[in-house]
Amino acid sequence: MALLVSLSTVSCVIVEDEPPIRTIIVPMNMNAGDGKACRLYEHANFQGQVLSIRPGQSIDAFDGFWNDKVSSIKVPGRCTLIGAQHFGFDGNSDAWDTGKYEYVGDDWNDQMSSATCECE
Ligand SMILES: [Ca+2]
Repeated sequence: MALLVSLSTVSCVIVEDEPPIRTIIVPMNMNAGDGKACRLYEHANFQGQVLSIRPGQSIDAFDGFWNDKVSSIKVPGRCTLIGAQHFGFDGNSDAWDTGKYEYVGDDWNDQMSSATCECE
């Protein structure tokens, strides 16, 4: 307390006109799967909105926008996309291995309602 009192008697002006320096630490190779995802597109040829499904992520029911919308797919290396026609992986299902599918085909266009991105 004595210290605080003595300090308060000292004329001291702290000018804070410089913003604090922000240090952004970007871990390298900390998350090997970072940025890797199965990507589902609203339209053919990877056009329109994009739905990213992380490795290991499973979407039991696409939301209102995505239900029956998917028309093209990108599946990253060592991953497989499992898609199904209805919620809860019911109905017809299929697997897309690593690759780029500019069109899922007439049977699957605007049909998918649940999906999972399985990776090694
Ligand atoms: Ca579509």
